[in-house]
Amino acid sequence: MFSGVLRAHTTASRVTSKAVFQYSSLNGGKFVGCNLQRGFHGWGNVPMGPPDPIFGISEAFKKDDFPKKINLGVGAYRDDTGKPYILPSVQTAEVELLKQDLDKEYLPMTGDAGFRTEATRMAYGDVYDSIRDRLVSAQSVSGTGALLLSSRFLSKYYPSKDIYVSNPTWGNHKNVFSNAGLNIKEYRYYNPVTKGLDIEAPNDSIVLLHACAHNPTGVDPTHAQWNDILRVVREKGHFVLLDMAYQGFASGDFARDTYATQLFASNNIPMFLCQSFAKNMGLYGERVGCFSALTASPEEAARFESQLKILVRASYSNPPVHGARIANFILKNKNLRSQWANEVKGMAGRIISMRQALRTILENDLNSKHSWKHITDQIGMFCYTGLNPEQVATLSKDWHIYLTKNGRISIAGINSSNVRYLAEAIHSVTSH
Ligand code: KET
Repeated sequence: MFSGVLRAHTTASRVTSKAVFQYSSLNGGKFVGCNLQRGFHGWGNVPMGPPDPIFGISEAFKKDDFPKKINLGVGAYRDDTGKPYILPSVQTAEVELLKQDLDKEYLPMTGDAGFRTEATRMAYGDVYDSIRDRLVSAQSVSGTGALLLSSRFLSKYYPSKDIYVSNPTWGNHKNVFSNAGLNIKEYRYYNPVTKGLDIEAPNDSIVLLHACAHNPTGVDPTHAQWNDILRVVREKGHFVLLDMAYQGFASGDFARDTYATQLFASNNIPMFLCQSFAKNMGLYGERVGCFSALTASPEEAARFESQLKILVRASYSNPPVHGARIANFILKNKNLRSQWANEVKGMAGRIISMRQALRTILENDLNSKHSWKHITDQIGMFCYTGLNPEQVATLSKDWHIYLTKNGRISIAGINSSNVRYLAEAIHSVTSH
């Protein structure tokens, strides 16, 4: 072991600090740590955190070098060769935007106004024109960022701090909401026996609902059930937080997937909406989303917006410019927009055909004694298989197939080359 001494000089405080760096003579002189010689004695109080239940799986998958490995963890679309898919409409928009030689100035705190208009118009559909003057919106750091703005705003200004989420729900909801100081409560949603919808009206407060393509169950309310939910929400005076991360993925049709949004907005239910363009435009890493709030009047909207700006400024100042420009370009251009709609239909269609293939192989070719009807009944990007944590562990250990512990599989990770292998693996772990 040998030590080197570094003198760091901070001009602001004119404090000179000394740090002793330690290198191991073993291990090729690799850096093993340093001793910061000030009042601070390191991060000994910081416990090791668990890996993220979804992104942690991608990390484990990457480390596995088995050729037939399959990642069914994260909800990210893959084409039939298992590759990430850059939508041709997105590519066209990027080429056109490049030609425009745009600058990289800061966006306003609420983001690109053209994008916000197009995004919210798409989400509220026919209702949009009647609410636009009291709708407040902010471009957000994708869907998660919209949820962050929602929960921080609610935490600051909503009388109750209890938020009711479906059991189960997307795992990160709880992280985002509790980080903002909200208390997580659950309402029943999914019946494990029938593998179907089981809505019991939540009792109070803020209610989180998935606008379409419920994650992780793939079980959406029917229109009649949405009407029931509206009745309960109205009777009990709930506040609705709608998460719409999968518009287009439920039915393959943007307009049809706005049923819930339009229903609540047209009935003047106090609501926030969180949109993501990660999945339907394949803009995962560009972080394109939109937060919107339905207020009671233009005057209320102005006050709301003033506080929203303050919240954004303190959080990340203003949102990134590139992805929103792509989305706006596609949404505004009639031809490109219809091309995009077809591309989304194509993605949704491939997912449906993979559901069918998986079920058929399990039931017909492998003669599984279980029913796999729910694979084709459920919609959206995921299937909530019903596999238990032990079976999930065997799938990853023995078969190199990665999925979340709750038995959710991302159907988008299945393709014609791996579906049989997957079916054989599922059959094997469910045969005993
Ligand atoms: N809401 C839901 C319901 C959701 O499934 C996701 C992402 C998001 C919001 C946020 O997406 P964003 O990329 O911030 O726009 N879900 C997938 C990825 C993830 O966990 O972050 C997933 O469930 O795999």
